Amino acid sequence: MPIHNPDIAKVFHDIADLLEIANADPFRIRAYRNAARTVGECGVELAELVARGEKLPKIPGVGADLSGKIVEICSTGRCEVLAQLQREAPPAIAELLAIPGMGPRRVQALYRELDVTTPEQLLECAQRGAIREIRGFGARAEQKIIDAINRHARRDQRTLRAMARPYVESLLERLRRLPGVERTDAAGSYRRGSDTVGDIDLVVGARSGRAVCEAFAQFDEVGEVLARGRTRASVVLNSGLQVDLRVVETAAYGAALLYFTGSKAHNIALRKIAQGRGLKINEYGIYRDEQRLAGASEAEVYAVLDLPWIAPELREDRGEIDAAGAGRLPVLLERTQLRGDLHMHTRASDGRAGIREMALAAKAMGHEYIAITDHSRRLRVTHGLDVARLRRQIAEIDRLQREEDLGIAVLKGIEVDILRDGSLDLPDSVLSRLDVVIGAVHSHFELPRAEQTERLLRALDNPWVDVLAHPGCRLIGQRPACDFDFQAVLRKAAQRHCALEIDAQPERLDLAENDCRAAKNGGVPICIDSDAHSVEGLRYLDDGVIHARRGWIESDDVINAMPLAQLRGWLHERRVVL
Ligand code: DGT
Ligand code: CA
Ligand code: CA
Repeated sequence: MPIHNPDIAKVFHDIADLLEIANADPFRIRAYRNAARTVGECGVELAELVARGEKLPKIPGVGADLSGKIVEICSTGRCEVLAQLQREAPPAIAELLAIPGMGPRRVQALYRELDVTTPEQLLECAQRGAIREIRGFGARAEQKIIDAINRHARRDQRTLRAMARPYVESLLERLRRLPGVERTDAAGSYRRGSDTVGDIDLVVGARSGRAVCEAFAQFDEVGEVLARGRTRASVVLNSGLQVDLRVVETAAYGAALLYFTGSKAHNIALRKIAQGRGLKINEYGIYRDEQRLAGASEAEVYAVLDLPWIAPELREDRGEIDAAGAGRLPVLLERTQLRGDLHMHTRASDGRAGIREMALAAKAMGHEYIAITDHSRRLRVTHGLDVARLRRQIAEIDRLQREEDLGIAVLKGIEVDILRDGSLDLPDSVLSRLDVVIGAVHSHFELPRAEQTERLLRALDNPWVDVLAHPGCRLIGQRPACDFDFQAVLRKAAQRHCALEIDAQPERLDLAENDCRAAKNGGVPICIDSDAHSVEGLRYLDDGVIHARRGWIESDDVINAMPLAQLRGWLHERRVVL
């Protein structure tokens, strides 16, 4: 990461706070505080001087010792004194210090009075009302401390991308309305379409960075301001999500967007190519010596390296740069290329809407067809369909299609449970009457590898199974994928002309992205489904497309990118062949 003066100031500031908590010499504490102020106000970028090997200018209050620290911070990105203090500091200290009004003195009082050593103990004290008993603390302070410790507990947790989306969209919209803002986009893992994001990164092209950062820090959803300066701001939203904002001049917008989109591995690979040509690339542009060759748009920066623009979903250094150089980038699937959605639930099992409602909502989204695929009987908690109820649903769909002009084709389907031994929860006699059958595992996730593999292979041997739903059965952050021989399943799916699903539910996104690529390379078709349980849930198809793009998926790889007649042909043919 580039180091700017406010970063150096923040290190000095943090050192001073921790020294104060450690009861260090007040003169030493004051020296760091003074240095933090003067460095923050210093007109020249100190990191640039250090990078060029130049002597630092005389800064009031910064002697040889602190100059050495500035060089250390600029050249290594860290400061050993701070790291040491952090190792010795009381628990959850950073989060507590970030609470407005919680200076080091109050934090120190807290730990002294309560005699605690872990954040859990501190939380326990707060929850039983012990903090409001301490002089100078009240019920409000106690609640803020509870919030801060909860944030501390969440610090390593990642947020599902779909959950972050509303925040990103509303922040971008508000940034766009600020005076002087010319461009703004999300960057980081969010823009690359990762299943989860650690934090949100936003890039703005504007004339005055300071004004944008000020206004941003005052948005209502901002709970806490971690840093705010001339070119960047970091905040924590009330929801606990962290957001990093960078502001650059519009002439550097593309370079900044490229840099902060990452991934880091992609950036490093680009930098290597640049260096090989005697060029320098950073968040402001791509340069030959001091001359900026490009920076306004990403495409222009790539073009200087003789590369076409690379879609953010591919920027993981997984071969995309070689593919770009050879003119063999995939033409990634677009959301508009999907013609329908083959996996959704209604009130008949655990959905919240009826067939008609789902169909009309799907039509309003532009779908040409859907399939209704409720659960089968074994899944009692979902009120899964037995043979009789499924037959009634088949008749109901036939009636709807015959009597009402819905303007969208409704295929008859089922999400049939794959039982422990690989047999299916419903007999072939009823499956054969459906347009599309999705086989799914909902139990015995922890079978030994050999047994799990056998189970899936046997299920795929049933000719009526057109699609294998959420093959890994993972739930992101909750349950790892099942253990089975994925290559064996791929080979079987290829041989049986069975599609593998990308289930677009935010916590599933299953096939995982690397498995999508393996499926594509193995010639196994993909089916991208919302697995909606409500009208709103149909929207998750968008997330499925982004996920598929990260797996290098193109429209030809996807069965529900086919128009209905062609899809019907595919379904018919695979059953005839088998
Ligand atoms: P996340 O937040 O963990 O989901 O992942 P990212 O990729 O959003 O990572 P983040 O937020 O730390 O940084 C955003 C981007 O900034 C990252 O994708 C690439 C760029 N970046 C961050 N640190 C470095 C670095 O040390 N070197 C380079 N070249 N780029 C970096
Ligand atoms: Ca990020
Ligand atoms: Ca970030």
